[in-house]
Amino acid sequence: MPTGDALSDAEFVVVANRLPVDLEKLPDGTQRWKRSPGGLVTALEPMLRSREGAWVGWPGLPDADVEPLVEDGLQLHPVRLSAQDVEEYYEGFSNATLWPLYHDVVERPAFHRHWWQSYVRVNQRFAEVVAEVAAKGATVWIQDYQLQLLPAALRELRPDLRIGFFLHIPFPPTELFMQLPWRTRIVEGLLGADLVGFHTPGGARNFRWLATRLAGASPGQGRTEVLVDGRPVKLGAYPISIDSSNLDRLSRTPEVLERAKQIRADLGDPERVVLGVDRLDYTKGIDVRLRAFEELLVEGRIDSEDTVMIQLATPSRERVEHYQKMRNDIEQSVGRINGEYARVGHPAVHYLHQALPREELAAFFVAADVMLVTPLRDGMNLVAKEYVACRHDNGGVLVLSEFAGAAIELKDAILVNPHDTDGVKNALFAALTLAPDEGKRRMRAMRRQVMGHDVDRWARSFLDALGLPPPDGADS
Ligand code: ADQ
Repeated sequence: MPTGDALSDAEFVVVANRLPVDLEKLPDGTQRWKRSPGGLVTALEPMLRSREGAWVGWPGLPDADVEPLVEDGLQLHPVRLSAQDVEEYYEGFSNATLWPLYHDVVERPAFHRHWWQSYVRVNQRFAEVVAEVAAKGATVWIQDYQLQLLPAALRELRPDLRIGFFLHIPFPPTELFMQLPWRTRIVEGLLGADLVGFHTPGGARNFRWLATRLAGASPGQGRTEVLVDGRPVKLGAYPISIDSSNLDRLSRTPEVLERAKQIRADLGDPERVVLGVDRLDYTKGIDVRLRAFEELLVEGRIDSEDTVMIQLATPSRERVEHYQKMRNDIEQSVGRINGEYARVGHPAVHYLHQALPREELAAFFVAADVMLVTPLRDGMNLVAKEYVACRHDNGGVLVLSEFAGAAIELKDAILVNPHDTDGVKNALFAALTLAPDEGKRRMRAMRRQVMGHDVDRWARSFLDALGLPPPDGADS
């Protein structure tokens, strides 16, 4: 991979906490890059390639000194984080302060001044790297809660840039946000952007109120703009989506269909398969759905001989305390349910603490009769949309939390309040016994939404609002 001075002068720069490749340390001490293809990279790739694009982010290992590189025609600019930065800026302020605060305080956020100082320092470092990389007048798109000070820090260094910011997690109710000791600095940081995007209109509304209260912003044109020292800042809702047609295509391949059959056979060909797929996170309500499933077994409304549950959970943030406790609790629940309701070779709940390849995940979606998505709070929740995209047969029933951003678009799911155990239990039972015609009608309606609103459309609408014209040769 070429590295060095030929890089920079990028017309379009994406900035995220992580690069779209991970630096890995091998047992012999050497390092290598591993691609980590997410939806965001796929959506932004055409745009990045057609305009000398660059991506700025942390390579994923502490204390790694790596040069900028070009990977498949895309410039990658690593930002160095020390072990202490990872502990204080990333695991601390981002994941143990902001994450719980923005998710309705479902766990108690920790407020530590030294974490905040580290957050300020690292955001400033990102600003310096982006300021070096971006061409004059370039467009910069900043992603997510780890980088909320970056818009203003960058504007300070490079007032010529066009700056967009998108928040992937919920923006909290104003009363909760007001708990944050550094609330004004965060709002001012975000207002450095020309456009601040959220998943939902509620998030934009909350932020607008705080911008006027805390940062002296005044009303601009209509409800989608505020003025900061006379400079317009647009605010809006841009619900993210998935690479719908590729997932639809993948789920129709003979390999995936065959694998889905095999999964059901391996489970002992039960009548009903219930599935949960999440990053292992306390916001996802994995405990909520285990409880609902367990109570249905206890009450004898379902039988583990013909109804089985699978929970797939990607390991996540394993060094943060809340996550260690939650993992123990979930594994204990699975153990308890199986202790009561499994027999040898036939568990009631199958639990895999593993990240699975795309094809395998698609096969699980195809195999599942009921998909349980029960977060206590979620910015969007892509799993719900992925399940819908994989159900080209219009089969399967989605049970979805009202508190996931996705609930605004997927109104034909069976919507539940995850705090109401009886409600979730009854919704799960209703899903298991739903008349097939009604199930198909609901799935058809949800597929229209998901197939018609993919991640390309999301990126395009955000960048249109930011004023970046489509790449040469694009048809939109
Ligand atoms: P996340 O909190 O990570 O994202 P989500 O939107 O559900 O949540 O995306 C998770 C992704 O991980 C999905 O693409 C899913 O397929 C994948 N995944 C989960 N378990 C897996 C497993 N065991 N193996 C392999 N892959 C697995 C944050 C916000 C969300 C928001 C997204 C995008 O918290 O609310 O929807 O960003 O903005």
